[in-house]
Amino acid sequence: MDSVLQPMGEQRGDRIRIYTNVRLATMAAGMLGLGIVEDGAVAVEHGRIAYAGPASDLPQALIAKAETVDCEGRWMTPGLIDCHTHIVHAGNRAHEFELRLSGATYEEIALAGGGIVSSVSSLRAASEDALLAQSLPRLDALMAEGVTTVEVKSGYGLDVDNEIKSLRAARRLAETRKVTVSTTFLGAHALPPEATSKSAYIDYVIQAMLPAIAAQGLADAVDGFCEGIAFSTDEMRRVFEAAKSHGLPVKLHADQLSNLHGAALAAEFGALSADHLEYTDGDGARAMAASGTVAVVLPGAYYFIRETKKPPIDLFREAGVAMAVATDCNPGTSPLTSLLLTMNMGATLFGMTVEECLIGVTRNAATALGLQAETGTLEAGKWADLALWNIERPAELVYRMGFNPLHLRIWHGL
Ligand code: DI6
Ligand code: FE
Repeated sequence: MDSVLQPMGEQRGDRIRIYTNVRLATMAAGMLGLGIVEDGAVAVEHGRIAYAGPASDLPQALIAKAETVDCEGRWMTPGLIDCHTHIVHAGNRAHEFELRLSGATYEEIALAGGGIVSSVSSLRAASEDALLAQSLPRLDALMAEGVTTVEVKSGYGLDVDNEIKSLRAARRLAETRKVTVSTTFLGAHALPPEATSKSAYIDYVIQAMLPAIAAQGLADAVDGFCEGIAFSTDEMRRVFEAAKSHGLPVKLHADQLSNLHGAALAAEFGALSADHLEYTDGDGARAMAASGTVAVVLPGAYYFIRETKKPPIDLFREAGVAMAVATDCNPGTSPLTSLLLTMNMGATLFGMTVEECLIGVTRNAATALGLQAETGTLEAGKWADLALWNIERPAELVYRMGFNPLHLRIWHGL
């Protein structure tokens, strides 16, 4: 980053800051495409957007008490949102990567006691401070590319104390950095080694873990892994009913490796999102459209486990399902901490358009977290979560691989 915009320091008190000489991709739902405003201005007051639109319509009352920042013709987008991550984890699984390179599949490794369960051992052995320290570099990598909101799942603790430790570490990420963290309780991620049966473990998730986590306000949503190697739709239904009784919205890892009709189950519960979705069918897509459930596609996992079945992007388009794109950053199937590269994969591997990718890491990603009133577009009233880019056209954000054109990142006006 060059220093042009740095000396301004943090915005204080009643001062209004206006970003001028800027091209906006507002991502606003009411506008066509990316909601482009060529000669734009954005006014920020008390950490929120007071105005975003054509510079010519900027209210005089705002100009009078404002300091201005010349963006020198750069592009501004909303701060990016990574709406599906497991960045709070301990250790890594590079060894399993080597095994897979010699022919083992993800499912075979999981069934042989590796996979998620090996990350559970590492996480249980780590203190909350160590977990926080190990997770911060992953958060920093995301933030370096303009991410201002990140979802973080538990799911490597799999007992009351360790799930609480994970979610606390996730909350502490937000106290440590200028970023919004949305936490998700993923107790139904895998069967821990000490569990006697899946149904007994689901009882424990519902009766012991969820009440403790809900009581401490540690989770903003509840998720599960609905898959042959994880939990059935009937088991997930029980978890979702319990989540509802605690007033928590739900999400689901659905139809990743096979079609268990997880997307339809998520839709039935009005889930914020159903994620992965490689094996989702037309009925699942239509159910999601009817319930307003966002389809979160995760091309990093598809790429890393060399899946060949792509999520049915055409069915989502036809049915009118909102799509988001996320890293799924996790040690087993997507050790990926670049949302820019993820967009490139969404386009290259899944055939998503530039617009779908960019809206998928902003407006629709906010909706997948239930945060659409707070962030995800450049619109008055939302948090001033902004990213300023050294690019000539928005497509560059999707086109490049391994290059970061971020000039400035602003979270809540700071
Ligand atoms: N699906 C995934 O891709 C990750 N979790 C899930 O439910 C994988 C997590 C891991 O292998 O550690
Ligand atoms: Fe995941």
